[in-house]
Amino acid sequence: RLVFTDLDGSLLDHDTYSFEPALPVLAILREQGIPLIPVTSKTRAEVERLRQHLDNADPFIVENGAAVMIPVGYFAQQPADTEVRGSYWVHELSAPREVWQAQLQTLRSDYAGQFETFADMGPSGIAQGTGLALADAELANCREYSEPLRWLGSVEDRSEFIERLRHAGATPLQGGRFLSVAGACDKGRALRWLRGAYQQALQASTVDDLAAGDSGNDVAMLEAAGTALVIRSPVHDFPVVKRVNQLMHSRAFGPAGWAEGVLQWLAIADH
Ligand code: 2M8
Ligand code: MG
Ligand code: MG
Repeated sequence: RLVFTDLDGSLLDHDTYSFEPALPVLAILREQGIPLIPVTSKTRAEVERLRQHLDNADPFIVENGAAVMIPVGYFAQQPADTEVRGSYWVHELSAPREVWQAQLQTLRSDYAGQFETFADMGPSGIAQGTGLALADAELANCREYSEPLRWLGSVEDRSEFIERLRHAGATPLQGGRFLSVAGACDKGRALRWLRGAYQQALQASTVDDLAAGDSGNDVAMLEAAGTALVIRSPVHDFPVVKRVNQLMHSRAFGPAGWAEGVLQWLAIADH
């Protein structure tokens, strides 16, 4: 069994970034030896920091599915289609951040003043716009594969802007606050690849998996998993999830809803 989880707005509170309400359920997953795999728009640097707090040593997926990071030695053999980068076996699904920054640069004059990227904002601007502490905002700006931006223009211009990015080979994904620009990747593709790596390593034909998420950028991941847990958000409606075997919606918001849903999934899977 595997648990794939979004962080912001799901395991972490949308405003405070706390995971306290989920602690008892995190302990149960650990006791049962069920891997907890963060699948997030956050960067490697941000997830590394959080994994220390969570005491987690499982693989994780960064920047909206742009790369899968597996600690070297996690599986008996290095999975196919990975490269050794520092202490990880990395499977990349997107070109580097600079490619998307250059792409965005070509749209600057046509959309002057209508968008602001993380690079424009810098750590202090990111801290202001997200409520993250400055040190955490710095980690959020350590991006390898994607450029998030805040859209300031009209709704119509936004659709046209997204269309032009798509035309140029980018895949813009809307997160809780930002529109993130990277390659043709999403959390669903990354989940399927990593699940395949587990199956290969465990010589298992199937793996029972749960995916938890709260936003539009989670839908591909929710639809890729055996069970989808949609977490209630304090700031937007549930995203629409269609193709899935088993669908659950939490009653509580954020980490409390996460805990409630994961417990329910564990109970179903135990019977
Ligand atoms: C960005 O992610 C959120 C999550 O959905 C968003 O797009 O609104 C990220 O790029 C991330 O690195 C950062 O930690 C987060 C902070 O709110 O914003
Ligand atoms: Mg989220
Ligand atoms: Mg996210």
